[in-house]
Amino acid sequence: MRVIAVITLLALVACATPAKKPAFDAADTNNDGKISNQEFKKLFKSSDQDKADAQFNRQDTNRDGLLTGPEYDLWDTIGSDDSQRPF
Ligand SMILES: [Ca+2]
Ligand SMILES: [Ca+2]
Repeated sequence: MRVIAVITLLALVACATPAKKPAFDAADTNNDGKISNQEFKKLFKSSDQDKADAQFNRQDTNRDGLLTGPEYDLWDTIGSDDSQRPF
């Protein structure tokens, strides 16, 4: 019974934390292990497509037009500007 209480508490804490970036796998809609600019832009509202481009370019550090796992994870570091967050 106590374990359930702890799990419930942890779940509540998890829900209370601010929205994080979508999971890589959810963003990678064609499952090729990379996030294309098109896939990335789907994470943003249609009115924020310019922001999406700017954000994508910041994260695509090797300029190959695709975000791989480590580049996608940069969202947490260089995407910390709240005005750039889609949600
Ligand atoms: Ca992909
Ligand atoms: Ca890249």
